Amino acid sequence: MKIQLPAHSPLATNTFTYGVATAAFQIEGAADQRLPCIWDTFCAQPGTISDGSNGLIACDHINRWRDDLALIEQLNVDAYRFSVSWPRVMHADGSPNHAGLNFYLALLDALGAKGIKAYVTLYHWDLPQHLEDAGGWQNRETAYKFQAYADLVSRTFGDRVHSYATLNEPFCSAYLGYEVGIHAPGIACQKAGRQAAHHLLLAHGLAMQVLQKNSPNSLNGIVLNMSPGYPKTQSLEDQEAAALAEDFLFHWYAEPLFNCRYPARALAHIPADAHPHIETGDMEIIGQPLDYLGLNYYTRGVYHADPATGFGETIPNGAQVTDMGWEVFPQGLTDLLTGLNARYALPPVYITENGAAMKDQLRQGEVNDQSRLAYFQSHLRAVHNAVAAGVDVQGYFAWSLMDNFEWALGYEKRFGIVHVDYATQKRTIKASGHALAAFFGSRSRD
Ligand code: GCO
Repeated sequence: MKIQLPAHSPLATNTFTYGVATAAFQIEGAADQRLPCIWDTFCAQPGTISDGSNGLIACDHINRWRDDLALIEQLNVDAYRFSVSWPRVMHADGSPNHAGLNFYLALLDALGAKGIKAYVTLYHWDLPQHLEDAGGWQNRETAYKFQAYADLVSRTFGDRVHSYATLNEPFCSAYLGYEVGIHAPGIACQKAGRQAAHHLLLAHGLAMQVLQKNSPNSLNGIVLNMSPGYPKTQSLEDQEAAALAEDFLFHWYAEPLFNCRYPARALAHIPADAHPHIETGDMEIIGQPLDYLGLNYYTRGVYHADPATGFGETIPNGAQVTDMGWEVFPQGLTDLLTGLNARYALPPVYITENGAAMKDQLRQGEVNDQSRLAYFQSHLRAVHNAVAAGVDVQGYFAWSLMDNFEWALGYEKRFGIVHVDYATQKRTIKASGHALAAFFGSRSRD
């Protein structure tokens, strides 16, 4: 199967940016060359990671990055999205770790030499453990520490970076990490989750200030994950449940960025004693203009009213699901984009992650992952449809370059367009990777 889009589509030209994405903790390894982070601590607690694994070696990318870069080049991408490991580049006293910074400088220079644009995420969940010991994202001070880290990185990287994202998916850091506790640091408390979310958003705003000063020519923004909510039935109760779920889970992070406030429906749902403490001026810092919005899309949510919790989620009967159990629903990406465009005054949008975990099989040196390939085809088409409907989408990144540490699910779930044999660290481009590479390479100049 080949990936195809209408010839007239902006997505079929070189003006549209295509890339692959990774994150530091999921691929780097070489944990002994950096400070411990909250994910090291979390992985060391029994029962947190489904296969009992950790990020100590991961894809050994720190040692194999030149080979990985050669793979990236073979995929014909315009851009590579990766994250910087805060505990690798800063000592606990805030001074620079030059060995860590030099790793990223070498990577950036090599990307530059190949003409591949660097999309740099500053925070993909690997908070230094010493900051968690001081309260982590529940502590307002962490937002200012993040600003200092963003300042160090952006001064060091100079003009090598095409785009910065302050945070990747604050929903996951705050909600999964502090509110329900299935991600590091494993705290399950609503007040903690909502306060962590506020401090993460404040950290984003403070970091935007230094990025716009130190790196005014890069595209500076943030990456949110969102799953649009659909009612299970057309009853008013289910429609209200779907709207509440969206506000409570996702617009909690978007509404402050674009309208300088938390969504009223979600605030009304959360008991007053779990509301975040907000200081004067915070919402204006959070809501400053973005050069772009990054969106990570995987699936939708189907919700029904639940008197106890407000909303419950179900997978529709007969739905096609990925190895994560997530419904394959490309229309959700079109609906998400058009819905956000109607609700907010959006800057240009990049799909910074989209992809699927599937049960892959390596046979005679090949992975024939037709279901993942079909997923990419249908979701690229969904982006095309959103652009045709007037949404300004300028880029798309496949998650992920290669199989890697899938957080609480360890190495059991494979999202890569490149297969990784963890015993040997051998990389094999899957059929989906070959198809994307052919499509990226076939675009017309425009
Ligand atoms: C994400 C993460 C990735 C995950 C992916 C699949 O931003 O959620 O960036 O780290 O691996 O989403 O769950």
